[in-house]
Amino acid sequence: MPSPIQRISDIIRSEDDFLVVSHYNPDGDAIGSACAMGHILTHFGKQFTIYNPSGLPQRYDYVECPAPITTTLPDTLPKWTIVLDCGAKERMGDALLSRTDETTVINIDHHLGNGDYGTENWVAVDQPAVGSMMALLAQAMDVPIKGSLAQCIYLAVATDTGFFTYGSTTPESLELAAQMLRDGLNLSNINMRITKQWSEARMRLWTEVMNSVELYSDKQVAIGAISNEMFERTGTTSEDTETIINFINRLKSVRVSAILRQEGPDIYKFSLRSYGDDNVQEIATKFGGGGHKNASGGTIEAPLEEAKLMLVEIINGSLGIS
Ligand SMILES: [Mn+2]
Repeated sequence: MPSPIQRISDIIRSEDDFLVVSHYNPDGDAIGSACAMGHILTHFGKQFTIYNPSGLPQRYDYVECPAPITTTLPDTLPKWTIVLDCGAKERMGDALLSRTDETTVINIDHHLGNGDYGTENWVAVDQPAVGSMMALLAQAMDVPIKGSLAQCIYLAVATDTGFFTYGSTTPESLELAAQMLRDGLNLSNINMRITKQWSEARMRLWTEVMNSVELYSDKQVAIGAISNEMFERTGTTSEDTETIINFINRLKSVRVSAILRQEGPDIYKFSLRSYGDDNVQEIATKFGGGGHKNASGGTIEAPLEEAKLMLVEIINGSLGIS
């Protein structure tokens, strides 16, 4: 039986008209891999539409997309729909999910527990990004990884690996970056484009969140909190809180860091970060949440101070802190 990458290569070569989709609230991997797929399809002269229910966030406005990213589905879906970076099928959005019987889903992803919901499935949990899978596909199909395609793949892989710092970073992903650099990728320019995206409002919010951080358990646990009032006052949204927890987790004494973000009057979404053997997935599971060993999240229904103490108690128990 041919490998998934061979089967998908064959479909791309022999078929035409594709819908390319990535998850709503797209991150760098979702945008980068969708546009990379578009560039590969363009290379073979194929017709395609790139769709995302949330559209292209402004912070990716520099990305050289091979086609506009549409937020509306065509009346008639193409025969093939390529779904990228959607760890669960719900991530493609309700509008498309309710119509998947009108098309054939090719599911390309790197999340654990994907569930193989496609007709064709290429799920590679050892890949750091779907962007690196797009590089493998391009290589398999003899598409040169240069120019706009390299830019999209770099965006995807760099953002999903925290600029090649997370444990998910592979030797192959570093070699891919090296090869793209050799082939003309302007590394300082693309990194500037990816990171130099802050609004003043976001900086004001971050200042408040950093100030909110409290330390518990002999400074081994750090918890910051974000209220709806803070969003309103600074003119920000939950999108502006992305990655802030990684900075709180830089505190040297801290083993587990947490952010509580208000969702309703007494409802808080929490994120947890840790390092090495400290397992925060277990902690999130106790609140009905989930995630990975060093990055997890969930929801707590309680007033803020109570929610913090509930978290600290479970974290202490789980880490053996008395
Ligand atoms: Mn991803």
